[in-house]
Amino acid sequence: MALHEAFQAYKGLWFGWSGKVSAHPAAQPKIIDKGQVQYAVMDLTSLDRQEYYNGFANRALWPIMHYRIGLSEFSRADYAGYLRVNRSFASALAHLIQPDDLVWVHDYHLIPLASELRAVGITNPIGYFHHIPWPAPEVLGALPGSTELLRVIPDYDLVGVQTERDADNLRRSLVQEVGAVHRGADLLDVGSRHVRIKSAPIGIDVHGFQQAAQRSGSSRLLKQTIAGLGSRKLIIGVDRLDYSKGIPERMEAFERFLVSHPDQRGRVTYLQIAPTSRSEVPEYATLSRVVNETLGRINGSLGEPGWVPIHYVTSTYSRAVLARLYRLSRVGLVTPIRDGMNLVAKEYVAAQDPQDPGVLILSKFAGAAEELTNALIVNPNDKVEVAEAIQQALHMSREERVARWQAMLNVLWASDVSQWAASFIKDLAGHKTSRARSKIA
Ligand code: GDG
Repeated sequence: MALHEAFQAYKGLWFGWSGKVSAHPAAQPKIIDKGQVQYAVMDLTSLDRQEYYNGFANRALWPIMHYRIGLSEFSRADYAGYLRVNRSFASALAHLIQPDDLVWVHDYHLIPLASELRAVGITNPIGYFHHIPWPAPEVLGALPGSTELLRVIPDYDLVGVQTERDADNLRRSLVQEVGAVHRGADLLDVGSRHVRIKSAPIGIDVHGFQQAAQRSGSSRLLKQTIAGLGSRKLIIGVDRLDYSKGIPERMEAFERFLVSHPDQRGRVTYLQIAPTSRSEVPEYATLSRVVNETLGRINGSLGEPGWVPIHYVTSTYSRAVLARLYRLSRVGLVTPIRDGMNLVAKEYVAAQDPQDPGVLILSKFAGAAEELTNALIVNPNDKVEVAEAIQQALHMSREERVARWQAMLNVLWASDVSQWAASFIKDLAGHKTSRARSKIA
């Protein structure tokens, strides 16, 4: 994962859930040394996992943050579990924090962590990075408890979000719901607390993907894909199986493309890799059924002997295999309904052959669209528009493909994941002195 790579460069402590459930979790984390990074991990009870992780984080917050009010299932018990786990993480972590440490919290599972750390006396600079979208105030306001979540934001010194749009949404929510007052471009005052909200789009390991894409791979999927392609062009989609990613909608857009351009039947194959995720959350089981039905219907009605229009796999593949597949594909289809950033869009660009690059089709609702303006930008809800973008991509001249790809690669190099992390940490370190000063005053 991107973060692990970026943090290898720093001497530090990585704290979080072990991913395991136990009947009687230890109150203190288990410490594991790996190189210069120390890992401190804690187990949860199965009730914690249900209420905190599957419940409030993934059934209430995730859909709201992705603008899906109708899918958001709020329960007071889940919300209490979310606060309880954050409190117990804070009390365990507080013992491990040294006076000179910077604390960098990641993602929506841990929004109240700074507030809980402040409550037990931690005054170190604390930053937060929100990996998923921050919705408009009207959408967030639909979630019971959202004002409480906003009230704890100013316990951070620095908050990073993926796009300018997200930063604007968060600032507006703070002004409207908790009376924040602007003091400078991105600095807000909430009573005596100050918080900086900035857009800090996450990057990828550009060099790593370029290298991986050029190595020959040996996986079965890779071999069979290459053998089955012949002279056909490959279209690729890679997403966790999540309703935010727009997988059934994308399959239907591909169907539309084949219906509108019947000469293309048998000439293209669409490979969708969609590793199963959050299978304990009911909405994900429903999605899995919908995808299977859509897939079966399209392959059944449009497939021919010797040609299956959509290949669909739910296993996880190595980064090396993904990078090779990106490079083999003439089109990268990245059409989430909402996405904080979408790293696949960036990985697809990084992996391309400079002499003969593929074309990225990108949803206007992915954070990446703010940066990758040379992709073919589409509205994922408009199947005709996506279908015509596929047609345009498949017929684009090499000259235009190279020009678009080069412009996007330049954007990727301007802020790869290491620079992104270094820049956030440098900004956060700047708060050390300002907090110390405000304590003296
Ligand atoms: C969240 C936000 C934001 C996928 N299949 C396999 C595999 N992957 C890797 C991809 C990519 C990552 O998983 C997925 O990242 P995304 O950014 O596309 O999406 P989320 O998982 O939803 O991530 C998102 C991100 O956080 C970072 O801030 O961009 O908006 O939702 O790196 O390559 N990796 C391997 N095998 C697979 O089969 N190895």
